[in-house]
Amino acid sequence: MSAYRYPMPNPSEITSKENFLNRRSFMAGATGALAAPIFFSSAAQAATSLTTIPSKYSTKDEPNPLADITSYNNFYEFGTGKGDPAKNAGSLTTTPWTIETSGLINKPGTIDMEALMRKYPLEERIYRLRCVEAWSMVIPWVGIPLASVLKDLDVQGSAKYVAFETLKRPEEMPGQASVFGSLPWPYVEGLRLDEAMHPLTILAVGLYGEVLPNQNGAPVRLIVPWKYGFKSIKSIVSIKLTENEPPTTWNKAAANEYGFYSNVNPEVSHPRWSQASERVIGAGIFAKKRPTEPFNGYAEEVASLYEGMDLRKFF
Ligand SMILES: Nc1nc2c(c(=O)[nH]1)N[C@H]1C(S)=C(S)[C@@H](COP(=O)(O)O)O[C@H]1N2
Ligand SMILES: [Mo]
Repeated sequence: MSAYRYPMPNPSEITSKENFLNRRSFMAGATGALAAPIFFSSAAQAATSLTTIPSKYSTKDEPNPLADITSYNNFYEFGTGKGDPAKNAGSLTTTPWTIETSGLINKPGTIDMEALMRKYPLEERIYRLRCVEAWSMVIPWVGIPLASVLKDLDVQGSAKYVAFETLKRPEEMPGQASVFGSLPWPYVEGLRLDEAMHPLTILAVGLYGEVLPNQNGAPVRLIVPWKYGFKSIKSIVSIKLTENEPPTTWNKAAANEYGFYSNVNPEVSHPRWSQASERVIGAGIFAKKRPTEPFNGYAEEVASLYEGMDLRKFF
């Protein structure tokens, strides 16, 4: 376990959390007209408020402060240290941004990010992010159900998987330019089509009611709350529907440690450590660990997707 000290939120971040909580209680009291027009600025790095609707899929857990969420990250394109993405990801240009859509769909093409954010209502979904390194955080994401986007691509009957790719741009991503290659680039991930279509799966475009900070995967990243964090691929530029199971970065890097499914499972250990409990980021390094829940607490919603499968074999 590293001796990393978790930073305390600074006053401006505390304010932003208060605003967030006020907005939540305001919206909980609102009855109609929730889908207000969505405002999205093309100013690249400046935090920009988003108009969101609350989601019934949120957990009741208290979210971590913004300072935790934006300072303790995994984003190897910007370095392998937890503080590296916050330090280095400012260099990434996130506007304009397009996602290429291809493969087994009737409407291939490109999705423009600004158009995407205007087209669909943005939901605020509070999900726990559970990293395979046995820590977790609760994060108020802003996102769009991936199923809505896939439906509009008109997926063909033969498609069984969805393959995702992160931007490859070594000029702006120092981890990709390094001669000490940490991972094969671009970062790639995949889901089975039924996992991708599940209502819990979202494309996140913001957190705490603001556009996504670069270190969290701006401008668009995947969130699959019942799987380990590495499935939640950041800064997506390609979505492809395929018939065969697509390759995934961590599986390519260490197949015995990281499988395709990667469902949160306290009963299947990582070869080098237990997955039965997790350290809650922000709780302090001496705090008691939290017992890990099967499927990260979403067993009721998603266990049926894996009926009849040996989850020790398909880890
Ligand atoms: N492109 C890309 N996506 C990525 C990663 C990465 O290194 N590159 N790291 C993954 C891992 S291991 C985790 S735990 C989450 C972390 O998301 P967060 O920094 O927003 O907490 O992002 C995932 N998505
Ligand atoms: Mo992770």
